[in-house]
Amino acid sequence: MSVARLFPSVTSAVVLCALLAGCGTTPDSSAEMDPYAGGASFPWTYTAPAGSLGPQRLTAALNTLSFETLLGASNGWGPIEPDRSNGEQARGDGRTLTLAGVPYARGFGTHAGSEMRFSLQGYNGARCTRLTSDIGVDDEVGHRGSVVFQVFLDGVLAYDSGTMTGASATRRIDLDLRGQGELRLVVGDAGDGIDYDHADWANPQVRCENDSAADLRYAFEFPEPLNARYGQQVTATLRVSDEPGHTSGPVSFQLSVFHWSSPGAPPAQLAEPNRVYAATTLPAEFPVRLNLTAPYPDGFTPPTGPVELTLAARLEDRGFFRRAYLNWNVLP
Ligand SMILES: [Ca+2]
Ligand SMILES: [Ca+2]
Repeated sequence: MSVARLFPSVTSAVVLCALLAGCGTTPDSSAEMDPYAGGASFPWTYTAPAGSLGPQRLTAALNTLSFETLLGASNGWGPIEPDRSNGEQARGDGRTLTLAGVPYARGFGTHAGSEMRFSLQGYNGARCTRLTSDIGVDDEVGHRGSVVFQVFLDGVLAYDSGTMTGASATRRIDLDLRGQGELRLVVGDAGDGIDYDHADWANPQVRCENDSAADLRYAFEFPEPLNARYGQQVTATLRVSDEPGHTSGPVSFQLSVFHWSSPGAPPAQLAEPNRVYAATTLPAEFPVRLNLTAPYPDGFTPPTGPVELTLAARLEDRGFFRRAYLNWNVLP
């Protein structure tokens, strides 16, 4: 069958779909004989069986989505085709996914209106951080078709391609997934009906990592108390280790003075406030240089007893902090 015959002009797809008893998941005989006269879509839907909503195989690596478990899906023209173009209404009748002459071994061939839902819950605690995918209208419809690709994260629109046609250059999605639980990939018809709307998610990959905030179990501590006077520059040794039973891997962080227990005292300052501390293996020890500033403000009497200085370790690119407590015995 020619593509043109299968995609007549669409003027009343929604009405026809409502009227056709066959707007289900399998073609009926009348549809085979008279393929979608009037431009009806051929809707297909899928819902994962109950109990399959647990962690996917999304591991701490690059995961290709066409290997992952769909939580649910719908498509405008037969089933969504894993690793093939949408083709026609039958399952498995697509071709190699191809965008602007470039073939893709992995991805999804879909047809507007289309939707796929994935859990972003990683396997064995892996935290998913980035989505990348090439997108475009498959070459199997030439320069025809007009679609909009959208990505929703936890129900919130995170990406919108605007209208893309078969003549559009391939685009690449690169989205931050941190903190998100559900990924929804949507293709719309760009408002002009679904004719030739063969939309490919080409090589869609989700990167996941083990070093999420939930899984990073670093311990930041100063094993030795500081014995120093005000006005000195001192070096304290910060020790970073994995909490027992955890392996968090390389560490990279910056420090700031968060708090100390002597209100009114002039703050201690980091001698190297912009320094990045990094180690590939743990435990690791870092010399931290501190300026214990003086002179004091008028009327301030330096404390003579122990002071607790709290340093905040901001882990690079992770957006969270760990605190390290340094006990300081103030020398007279
Ligand atoms: Ca097909
Ligand atoms: Ca369209």
